[in-house]
Amino acid sequence: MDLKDKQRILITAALPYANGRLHIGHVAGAYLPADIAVRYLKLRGKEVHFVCGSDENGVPITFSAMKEGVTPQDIVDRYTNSIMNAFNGLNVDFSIYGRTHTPRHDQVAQDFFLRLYERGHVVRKTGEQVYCTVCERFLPDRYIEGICYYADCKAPGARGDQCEKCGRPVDATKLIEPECMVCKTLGRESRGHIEVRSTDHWYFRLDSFSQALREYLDSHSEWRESVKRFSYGLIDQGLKERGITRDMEWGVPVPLPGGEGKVLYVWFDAPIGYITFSQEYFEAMGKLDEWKDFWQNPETGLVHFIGKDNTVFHTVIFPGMLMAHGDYRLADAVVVNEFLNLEGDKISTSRDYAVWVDEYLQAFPADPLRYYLTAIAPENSDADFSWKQFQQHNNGELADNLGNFIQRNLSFCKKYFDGKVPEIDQPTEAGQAVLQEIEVARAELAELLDEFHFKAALERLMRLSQRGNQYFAEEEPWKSRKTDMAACARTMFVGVKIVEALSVFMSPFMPGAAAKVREFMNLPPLTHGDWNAPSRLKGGEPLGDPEVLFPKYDDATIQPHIDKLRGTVEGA
Ligand code: B3M
Ligand code: ZN
Repeated sequence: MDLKDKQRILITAALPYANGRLHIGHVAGAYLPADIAVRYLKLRGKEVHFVCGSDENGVPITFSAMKEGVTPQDIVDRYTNSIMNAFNGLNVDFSIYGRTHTPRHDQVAQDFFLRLYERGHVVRKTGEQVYCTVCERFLPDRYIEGICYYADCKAPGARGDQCEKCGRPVDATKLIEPECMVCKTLGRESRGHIEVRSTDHWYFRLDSFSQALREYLDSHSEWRESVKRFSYGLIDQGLKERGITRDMEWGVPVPLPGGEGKVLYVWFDAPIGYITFSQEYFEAMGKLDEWKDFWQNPETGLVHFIGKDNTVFHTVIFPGMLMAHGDYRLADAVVVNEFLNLEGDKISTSRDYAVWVDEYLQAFPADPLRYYLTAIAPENSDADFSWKQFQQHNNGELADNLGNFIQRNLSFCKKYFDGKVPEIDQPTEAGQAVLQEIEVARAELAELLDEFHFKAALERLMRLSQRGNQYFAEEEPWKSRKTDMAACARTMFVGVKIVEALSVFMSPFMPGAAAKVREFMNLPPLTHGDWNAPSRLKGGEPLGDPEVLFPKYDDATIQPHIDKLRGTVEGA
C-alpha cells in the first residue's frame, strides 16, 4: 500500500547524540521537516506517532566526557536536558523523547543482538584492533586519528572509523602516523605507542542481505534521487561484514560469554532505540502490544527523517538488521536532507561556529526560524544559513507578505465592520474565483506535503498569501467602503476566508503564529482532521483582536549575531 493511503503512521527523527547542544544544522536536517510532516498528517486526520530520543551510548559520549573530565552519565544528563529544552522552545512536538542509556533499552538491544546471533547473522571472530600501550586499552573509532591511507585522499585527522575528508570508512590499523586521542587529550605523548593487537568481536553479516536490500530500494523508486544513488552505490561496491561490538565499558553490554568489557557498537543499538521508545510510549498509554502494529505490520506507515551523514545506517544497515531479525517490516520512506552551512562555512561544534537553538530562542521566536529553515531547506543540495537572509525573509516574506495580509484584513474588519465577519449575500465572481483558489491551494499543498516537498509547499503557501494581497489591492476596499459598503463587505468576506485558510495551511510550518491567527479570528484551536474542515467563519460573528504577527528585525538586532560568528572564525 502507498504511504499516502495509510491511516496510521509512525515517524522517527534521528536520535541526537547527547554530547552537545542542538544547533540549526540538526534542526534543518531532521527535526523540523519531521515535525512539519507530523503536524500536517495529524491535520489530515491520520493517527501519527512521533518518536525520538537521545543517543547516549558510544564513543561520541565517552570522548566528550574525557575531554571535559566528567563522567559519561554527567554528559548525557546535561545534554539530554538541554536538547529537550531546545526542542520544546522550537515547538517540535514528539510523542515521546526517550533515552538509550537505560536498562530497558539495554534489554531490547541485547535481545535483538541475541536473535541475530542465534539465527547465524552475527558471528564471533578474532580480529586486529589498535591498542595504546600507555592507556592499556583498545582505541575504537574516534579514539584514534591518523593520516587517511587512501592514495587519493591522504588527509590528516582521519578517525578510526571514518575519514571526514573523503567520507570513506577507515580500517584503523592502516592509518598512517596514528595518534592516541586519549593520550593527546590528557596532554601526553600521543604517538609511537600504538600497536595492533588481536581481540574478539562480533560481526553482523550484512553481505548476505545484498540482494534483499537491492529489492527494497527497487520497491522505492519515489525516494529522493541522491539517497537512491548513494544506497545503490554502497550495495554495488559490495557490502561487508560489520563489526558491531567495541572494547569499552560505556554502552549496552555484549550479552554473551566472552563479552566482558565489550559493548554493542553505538550504531547497532541506536536505531533499535526507535523500537525501545515506541514500546515505552505505547506502554505508558496502557497499550502493551501496540508498538508491534507499527514495527511488524506493513499496513501501517513507518518513516525515518535523517541528515545525509546517517544515510547508510537507515537505508542499508538498519534494514539489514531488521531483515536478519525476521519479525520486522521495513520503513516506507527514509527522508534525507543534505547539509546546512552557515555564512558560507561548515558548521563546527568544536569551534563554536554554529547558531545554537537555545541562543537563537533568547533573541527570537521559533517561527521565523522554522520559516527560514524551510524556505532554504537542504532537500536536494546543501543550503546556507545567513543572518542577513534570515532578516530579509522575516521582514520581506513573513512581515510584508503573510503578516501584512492577515493584519490588513483583520484590522479593516475591526475598523469598518465593527470587529465582525462581514455579512454578505454572496461573493462577486472575482471573489468566488479567489475562494476557488483556496481549494486549489489546499489540494496542491497536500500533494507536495504528502511527498515531503516542504520547501515547495511553503512557497505554495506564500503564493496564496500573495494572491490575497493582490486581491485586496485590486478590489480597493478602502475606496468601496466610502461608496458601496455592500461591495466592500463582499471583498472583505473573501479576505477573511483566505486568512482562515492560511491559519490552517501555515500551522504545520509555524504552529505558534497559526495559533495566534486563530485567536485573532476568534476561531477554536486547530484539531485533528481540520485540514479539510469546512470554514468556521460566519457572517456577523465577532472577530478577535489582531496584533502584529511577525515583527521586523532591524540591522541593530541582527548584527550582534553576525559579529558573534565572525569572532569565532577569527578567534579560531
Ligand atoms: N546519533 C548520529 C547523529 O546524531 C546519531 C543518529 C542516530 S539515529 C539512530 O548524527
Ligand atoms: Zn593512549
